[in-house]
This record gives sequence, structure tokens and C-alpha cells, in this order.
Amino acid sequence: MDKILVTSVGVLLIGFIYWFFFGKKEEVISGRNIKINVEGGYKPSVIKLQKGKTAKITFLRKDKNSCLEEVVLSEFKIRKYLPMNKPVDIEVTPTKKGEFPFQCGMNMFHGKIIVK
Ligand SMILES: [Cu+2]
Repeated sequence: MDKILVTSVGVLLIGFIYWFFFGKKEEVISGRNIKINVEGGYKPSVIKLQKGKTAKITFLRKDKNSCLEEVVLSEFKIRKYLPMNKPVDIEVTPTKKGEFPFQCGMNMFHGKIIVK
């Protein structure tokens, strides 16, 4: 019984350490000319924008996975098709502060826009 307890605590601890060091690693990009690589997800996946300022976000899809062929920015009512290896510009003007997720058309890959 003791051994099971020690083992499960150990597994939880390893899980926590892993999450702490690797899970939170998110690349952040800010400015008004944002470039996002779409390859196995969105890189960087966190975009910081300023409220009231128009920013251009350029998505470049390099991933054949059809899962990533569409990007959805629901807060901005944008749904765009991303052709392979062709940059697609999306202009957004955030009108309120907060965190707004964006994702692929199937809601499998995620990123977020943080407006300050
Ligand atoms: Cu998808």
C-alpha cells in the first residue's frame, strides 16, 4: 500500500515538474506586424496587441495537415482559408481588452490574442 502511494505521488510530482517547465512555454509576439508560422500549430501562439490599434497578422502555413487550413478568430468574426506556403494577411483592430482565443477550423490547435 505504501509503495503504491509513494509511486503515485512520485508520478504526480514528475507530471507537475514537467508541466511547470515545459507546459507553460508559450512563445509571445507583440507589435503591429505579426508573423505567425502555421506548422504543427501556431508559432508563436500568443499575440499581444494594443486596444484600438490596427495590427496586421500574417499567417504562413507550412503544414500539409488539412486540419490547419483554416484559422478562426471568433472574437473578430474572421475565418480564413490558409493556402500552403502563401502568406495570408488578417487585419484586426481590438476594441476591448482581454484574452481572445483563435484556433483552427476544427478547434484542435489553439492560440490566443491578448489585448492590453
Ligand atoms: Cu484542426
